[in-house]
Amino acid sequence: MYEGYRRVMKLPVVVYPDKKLKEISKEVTAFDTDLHEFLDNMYETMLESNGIGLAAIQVAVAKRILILCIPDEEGEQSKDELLEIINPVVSNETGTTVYQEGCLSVPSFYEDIERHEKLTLTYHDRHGNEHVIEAEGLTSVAIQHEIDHLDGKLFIEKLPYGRRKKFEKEYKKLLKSKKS
Ligand code: Y12
Ligand code: CO
Repeated sequence: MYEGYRRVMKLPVVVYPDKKLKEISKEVTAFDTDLHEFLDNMYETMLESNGIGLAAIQVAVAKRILILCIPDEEGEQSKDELLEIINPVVSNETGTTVYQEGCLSVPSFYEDIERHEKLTLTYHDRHGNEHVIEAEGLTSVAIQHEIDHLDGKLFIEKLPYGRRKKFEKEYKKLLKSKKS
């Protein structure tokens, strides 16, 4: 078979309470074809799962990689808008905003979470080129959500005590119903 040919694959998503999601991801050092293939598989996984963002640890790879594809005003996602973000660093966070967040690793749960409204993001693309962007609104929120994954944190950890307790009870019920 032609060696350069590789099929893009949907990868299995790691789901809470899997301990893998607590791992701290490591910096990427090689911007090679293996990385490109992995990014293509992450995109396929996100799209097939109806997600707008995905961190590598959600597909069991502890590397500082995340992807985002924020829909336009009509709710349409375009690959032209895809951000492949490697080794991200956030600075100049300002303001606060509340969004209803969801996560492919915590299926069926959406919660209001407070985060910074605006930020500056420095990151590398798949070729190792550095970029600096200003982000606000949903893009800023999704960047913060995904970077938390790289640091082993989930959005449910930001819930106040009572809401977290309620979530745990309902989530357990949901997992049980999925098993039977
Ligand atoms: C606000 C909104 C989203 C983020 C981070 C990225 N999160 C997602 O992309 C979540 C996607 C998601 C998709 C689901 O699946 C379907 O709708 C079919 C879903 O529901 C189930 O799994 C049943 C939950 C989440 C940050 C901030
Ligand atoms: Co998530």
